[in-house]
Amino acid sequence: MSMQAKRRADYLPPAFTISDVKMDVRLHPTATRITSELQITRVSDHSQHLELDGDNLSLVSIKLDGEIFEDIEQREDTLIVRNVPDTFTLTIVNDIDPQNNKALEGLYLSQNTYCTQCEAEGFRRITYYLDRPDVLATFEVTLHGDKAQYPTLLANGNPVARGDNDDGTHWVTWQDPFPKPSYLFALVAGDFDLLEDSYTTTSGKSVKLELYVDKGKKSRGIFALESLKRAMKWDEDTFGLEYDLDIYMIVAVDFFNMGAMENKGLNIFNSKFVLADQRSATDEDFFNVESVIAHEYFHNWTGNRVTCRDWFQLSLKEGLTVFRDQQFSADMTSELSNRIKHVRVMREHQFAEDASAMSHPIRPEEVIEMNNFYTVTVYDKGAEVIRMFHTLLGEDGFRKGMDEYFRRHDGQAVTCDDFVAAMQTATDIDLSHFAQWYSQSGTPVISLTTMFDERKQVMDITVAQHTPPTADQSHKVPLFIPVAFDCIDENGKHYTDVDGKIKDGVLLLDAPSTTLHFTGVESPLIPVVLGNFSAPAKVNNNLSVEQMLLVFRYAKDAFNRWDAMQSVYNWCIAEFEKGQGEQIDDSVWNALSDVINNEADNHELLGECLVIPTFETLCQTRQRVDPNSLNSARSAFCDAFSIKLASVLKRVFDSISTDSYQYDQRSVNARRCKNVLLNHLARTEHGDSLVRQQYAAADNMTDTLGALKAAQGNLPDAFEALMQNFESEWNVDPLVLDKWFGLHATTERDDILSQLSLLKQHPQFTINNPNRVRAVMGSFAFFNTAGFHRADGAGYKYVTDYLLELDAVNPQVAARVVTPLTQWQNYAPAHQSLMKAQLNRLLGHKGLSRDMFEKVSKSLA
Ligand code: 0A1
Ligand code: ZN
Repeated sequence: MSMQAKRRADYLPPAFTISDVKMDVRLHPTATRITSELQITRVSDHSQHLELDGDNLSLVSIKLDGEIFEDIEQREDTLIVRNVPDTFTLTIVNDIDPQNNKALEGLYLSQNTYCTQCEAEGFRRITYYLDRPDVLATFEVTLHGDKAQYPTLLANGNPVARGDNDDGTHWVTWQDPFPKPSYLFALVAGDFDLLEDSYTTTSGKSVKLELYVDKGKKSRGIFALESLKRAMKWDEDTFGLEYDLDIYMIVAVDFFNMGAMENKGLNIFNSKFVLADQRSATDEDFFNVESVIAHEYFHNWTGNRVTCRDWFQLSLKEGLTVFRDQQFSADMTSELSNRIKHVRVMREHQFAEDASAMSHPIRPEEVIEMNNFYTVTVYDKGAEVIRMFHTLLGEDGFRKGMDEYFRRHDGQAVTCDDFVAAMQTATDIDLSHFAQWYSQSGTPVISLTTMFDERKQVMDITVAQHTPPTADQSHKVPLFIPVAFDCIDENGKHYTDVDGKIKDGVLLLDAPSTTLHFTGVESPLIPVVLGNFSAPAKVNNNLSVEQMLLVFRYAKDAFNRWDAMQSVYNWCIAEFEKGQGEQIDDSVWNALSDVINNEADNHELLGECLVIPTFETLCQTRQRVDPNSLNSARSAFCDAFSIKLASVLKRVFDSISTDSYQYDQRSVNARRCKNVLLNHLARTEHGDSLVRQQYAAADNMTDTLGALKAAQGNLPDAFEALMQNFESEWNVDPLVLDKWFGLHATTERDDILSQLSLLKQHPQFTINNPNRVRAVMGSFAFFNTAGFHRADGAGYKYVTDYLLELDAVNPQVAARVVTPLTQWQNYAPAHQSLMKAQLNRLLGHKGLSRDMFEKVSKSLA
């Protein structure tokens, strides 16, 4: 297995291309036979042999233009076919073993369903191929399988023929007319319940919609199908993009490494992102289903019709598609809570990644295992970069740029530079400096310094940027940053600068620093920056807590108001860290009480504003964190908050009426606000009865889970009793039970490690299912601060022991769960050395996967 890194700079076009593929697949649990007939043409010089990718395949035979061909060499990951003509047909027969494929890449069989996952490099585990995204071919696929066990046989495109054989098997042939790279190949065989619908596009084309789910789960698929139709309509209205095949299929499977996959015409989904009903799914689950359904659908244009030239360009499709799904979700639900949700992801996870040894630009330069680069940087920071294009070009300009992108590149495999060039046609702003966002990693810090001259009534505000060096890049350049900029005085009057550097509320910062001048200023101004999170940056604003509260009161931008509250909490927690929590002035508590009172009817804003920043977010504004003292300070603040504000919290809690369950934005906001309030009230004398009442009365999973979360850590007896009740109700439904696994794994208690061992022995737990592993070990490593960061290092060791076992089964999932360990740089020296000791154990392990090797070795370099 090669541990060699590939570099973006070394890209070479393929020496051969494949125009058409005819595949015949005879399904068998341990010996599925693949016959693939490839039409191959040489596209570069004559001297080269054909080198096909292949991984874990048993070659049976190979023919060239119908004749047995023996001038071949099998190497570890490749098959070399020597001395081939310029155009020819290659027919390859090979066997694979889907049942023992626990890595869930390529073709695998789990729970009696065959399915595939080919992105990024999984097709080479099915047959020998030029498994790279810049080789585009049409596919015709015939599947054969037992008719009783696998009545449904699916592949990409349209079904064109089918038949039965005498031996109890049947077959179906599928044709996909759109040339595609191998990573978009898919097949499925199983026995499902089917939901059917149809959609007529604006131009009048009728599309069949099919959603395949586990038997008995049909009613839980309705919301996903409705979401799909909303996404289809939205893409037509917003970007003029219609669906292109006659049929669109979605299959929900229980064993899946990621969220979902956009295979042409045949999306495969983790059932977590399809199945949802009021009883089993929370409001957040409903939201996620709709956004993932939309994300995969939107890929049909941004990813499939226009695809990536090479994997370094992954953000070309992912950043753009995440931005599209965010815009869609904002339109379907609410702009503010969506924006806050995404900013939380950036601050909790992306900033941490950028500050770690895995730091990389949204277009990485160097990759050992591509699966490691499906990251928050490529996806979420990538989407932030697209959002900045949107800010710079405006709604209409962005649409024009997108139209130009499709006009130029439909049917092609292209680069991020091609995207920028298409966008450039729609604006006078020179985008070459802006394009540095593709090559520079790290989080820029925007610092503000102010100079006030009371006599002259003028104020200068200097806005400076600085990107600290990262593990992958020591030298940084100033970026082109759109900084949404507002300025207020203590009475809430808004000011803009005299030179007009701020245009339409945005300062385009393209230098290391710039100074803004303000006149007619009677008292010092308060800069309010990065409204709506206009750039993926940190801000150093040095505001006093009084000024933060003024920002909350007077800022026009709702995101800025929410953010000001986060800063207030951050400041308070810092006081508790210094042991001065008790001295926080009454004026601060009174101001917080006023906020709650004044916003009591604004459930959306209040719900968000009452969420105390997580431990992970707090880490991003601190260095060399002692996890246990920060965690305790946070918890002490939460206690003080709920006790001091108990009466107003309770009053607002009682004022929110929740009728019978509806999934609409008004009710979602009300439930969210109520559950956030319950979380605080759980720390008060009312806690036990409120939590038990809500659990007993709940007619939906949002309130059930809200009660459990409130009890967790605050009310051990209620928690124990309600968790037992929950388990007995949902024991038969592992997808729902994952919530229970996750709650147990994140509970801070002294015996958490033995609790984890019990969870791993639970009849519903299996190391083979990524959802279970994430619910138990992922939740613990990412979110159980006290347990994972135990001072004796036992939490780190526990996770490492498990990772050694998991890596042999599913390296991709293991390499995700190892992330918190690799981010040791953030913590105090004693923790650093305990974490590194475990990373060294992993690195020394014989047979470590390439996935783990890359992350662990980088983190120790
Ligand atoms: N392209 C999919 C995500 C995905 C990526 C890799 C996978 O396996 C390694 C699976 C899915 C998306 O963005 O939804
Ligand atoms: Zn995607």
